[in-house]
Amino acid sequence: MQIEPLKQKYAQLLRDFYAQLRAIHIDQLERKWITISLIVIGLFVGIITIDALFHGVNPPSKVETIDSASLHLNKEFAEDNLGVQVDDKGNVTVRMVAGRYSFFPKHITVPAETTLTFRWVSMDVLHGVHIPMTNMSTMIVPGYVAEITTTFPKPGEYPMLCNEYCGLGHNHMWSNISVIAKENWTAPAKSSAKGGSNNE
Ligand SMILES: [Cu+2]
Repeated sequence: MQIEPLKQKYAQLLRDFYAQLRAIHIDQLERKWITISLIVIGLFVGIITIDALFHGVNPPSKVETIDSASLHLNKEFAEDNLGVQVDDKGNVTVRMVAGRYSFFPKHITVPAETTLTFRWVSMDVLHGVHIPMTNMSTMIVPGYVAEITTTFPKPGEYPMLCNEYCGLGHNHMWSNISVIAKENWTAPAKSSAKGGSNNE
């Protein structure tokens, strides 16, 4: 394929476009606002890029896949490995499964003012999880692990709601979290099952 003529053609198109753009009359004030809007857009794109590259703010799943049809055979999300766990380094991880029409386990107790890593999977269809008054809101897409890190600033009872329509019982799909003061919380007994997905 001839590259040179194509290059010339597109360069010409670009020049024409630019010339046409220059020919349009734009009011001074309008020009000012266009510039401001472009700066604001640039700022937003910059913030998103910096957050993604340096602060690890990514879509929740981080594209970690899992077989939703065999969660019971999966070590990490087997029934007896769900709920709150503390590893040797003191990191608190909460593993939960969403299914029509509940979150499992139905109730958990976590400490306040502690960094918690929630790992969610769906056993059937698309679900969502939303905890009002916190930053927790994510989709739980079947086939993917949704991971969210959050901290509850103060003790209390927090509802946990499904916010993606998942079927007729969707409005009954909720659970709750008891957040208790850090000093009153004791880590649950360790399970023998190991964390980490099957793909690692
Ligand atoms: Cu739902």
